[in-house]
Amino acid sequence: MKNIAPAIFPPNGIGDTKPTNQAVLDWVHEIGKLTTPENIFWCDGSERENEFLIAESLKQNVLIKLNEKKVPRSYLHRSNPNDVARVEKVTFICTPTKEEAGPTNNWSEPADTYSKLYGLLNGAMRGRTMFVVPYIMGPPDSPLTKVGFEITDSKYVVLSMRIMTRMGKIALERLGSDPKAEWNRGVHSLLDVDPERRFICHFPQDNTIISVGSGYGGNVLLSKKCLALRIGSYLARKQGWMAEHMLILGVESPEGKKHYVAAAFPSACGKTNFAMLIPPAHFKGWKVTTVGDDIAWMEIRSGRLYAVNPENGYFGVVPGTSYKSNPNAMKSIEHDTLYTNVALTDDADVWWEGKDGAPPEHAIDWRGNDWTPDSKEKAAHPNSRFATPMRNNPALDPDVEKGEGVPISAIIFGGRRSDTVPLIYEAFDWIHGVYLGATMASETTAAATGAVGKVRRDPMAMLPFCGYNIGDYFRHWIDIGKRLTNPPLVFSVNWFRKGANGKFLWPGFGENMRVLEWVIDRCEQNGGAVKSPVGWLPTPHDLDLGGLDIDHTCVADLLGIDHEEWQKELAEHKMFFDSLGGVVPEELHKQREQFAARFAE
Ligand code: OXD
Ligand code: MN
Repeated sequence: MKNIAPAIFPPNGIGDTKPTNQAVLDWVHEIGKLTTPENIFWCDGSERENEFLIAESLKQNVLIKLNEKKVPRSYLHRSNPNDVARVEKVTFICTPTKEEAGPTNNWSEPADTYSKLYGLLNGAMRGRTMFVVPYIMGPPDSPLTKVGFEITDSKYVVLSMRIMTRMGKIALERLGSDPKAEWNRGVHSLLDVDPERRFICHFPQDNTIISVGSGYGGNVLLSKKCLALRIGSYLARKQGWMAEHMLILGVESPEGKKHYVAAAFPSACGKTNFAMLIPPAHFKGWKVTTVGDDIAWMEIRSGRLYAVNPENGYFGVVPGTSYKSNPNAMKSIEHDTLYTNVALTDDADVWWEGKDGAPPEHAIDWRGNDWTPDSKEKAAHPNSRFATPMRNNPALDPDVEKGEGVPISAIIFGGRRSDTVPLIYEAFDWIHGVYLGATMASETTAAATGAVGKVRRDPMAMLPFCGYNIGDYFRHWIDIGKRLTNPPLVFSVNWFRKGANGKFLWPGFGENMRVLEWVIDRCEQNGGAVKSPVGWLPTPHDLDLGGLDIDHTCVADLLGIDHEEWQKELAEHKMFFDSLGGVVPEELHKQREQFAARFAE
């Protein structure tokens, strides 16, 4: 096999921080015996280690140094062009029975899968360095925080994990030396980045992940989608908490009243933009702060949901990010950022479609080829990414490290829908909210390989991330609701509705503050609304549209409920539930019937 990740040889004092926990040492020994690396590098997360790894990555062309004046301490990485997104068709949940994985996951029998993967890993790290990356997910003093170890032969993974997680000694200290302590085992090898030998496999009952044949973040930063969502959701159900594909933001009114909101949107639907929203001038004195942009871990305390962001950085989609669309993201990625698959300008700056200003006259595209504005190809891949520490975000919430988390007043479900779904409406109660989440749908994006723009049902934006049977997941949501004495209000939003002319009706971005304000008003029990068959709907008067140049007919269209479209929608809900083969809880079928009955009234 071609060695695409040659070994590196650290000087004394780097790469030698071994854990004391015998269970970890035994596991590393086992994987070492299997993969036969040239050497083992035990990461401690220090600055010195990071500098060494960057220097070696530059020598091996894993990284390209960017212009120090324009983007200080930042680098560009190019992944293999066959490896630019999550691949759901080779992502598996390997529970003992197929039923436990449920109808929405690819399932593979654990013993067979281990044996297939161990076969692929046999000798896979020959001539390479095997890195052992200890990390924690969650604020250091949160009861929800989990320890993970990722073994990898990719320097890019190590450098990214240092941004995306709290990595190194902090995890060794948290784990301690109890061999029975809970921790996640993650094994990653690039192999030879061959799509035919690419598998991302989860063994929830063993708290284990094995990912081979990819170098793309979502498949290989095992802390993120693999641990924090797939294994996380499995553990959450067992342990009575929630692991969700949700951003968490804080909203503070000019009077200093603060609420936290969690929101689930499918991949590449503007979660990072919403999490970093800057209120328009009209909303003087309002402040939005970011707790997390992708994942929320939530538990019940005193009858309320409290959320932490398990991550330490943002792995966001780059194209379309600009000072106009997301100034806080732009400020966050101006320095100390690891870019993947964007274009490189002649002065070693980065460029992508949708960046402010004119395109460069010449650049090197994400594949490494010459590019000019006349080129047919995109300069940056549509799923090109930044990895940046959350500390870079000027709007970072001050309570982001709070161990108990932040209390959630509202949950928002959103999707990318050209029609049918209004700009905003509110569920009548928790179970109705669970139904809205369970039936949400979105037009697919470039975040995963496959067709783009097709409407697919994506319950709670967890379709690719729920690590167990989706029916049991719905049941878990219903059960959580029973334990909440002060449940969050639940809303549905759609920023993407289009008019008859095919153009977006809503300006989105910072203007979403107008919708958020209504959500907060409802939490404060003073927002106006009318009862509609879908839920509580604001009238145009209930939304503060002051200073916004928008046509009245657009607003009416945005809030409109078209009965014919909804008949189709409800029929699709039924088809979706039916396609799940009997796992959907009775309560949700009942919700659908009540939904249909409200239209008949
Ligand atoms: C992500 C995704 O990378 O959802 O966050 O795909
Ligand atoms: Mn995501």
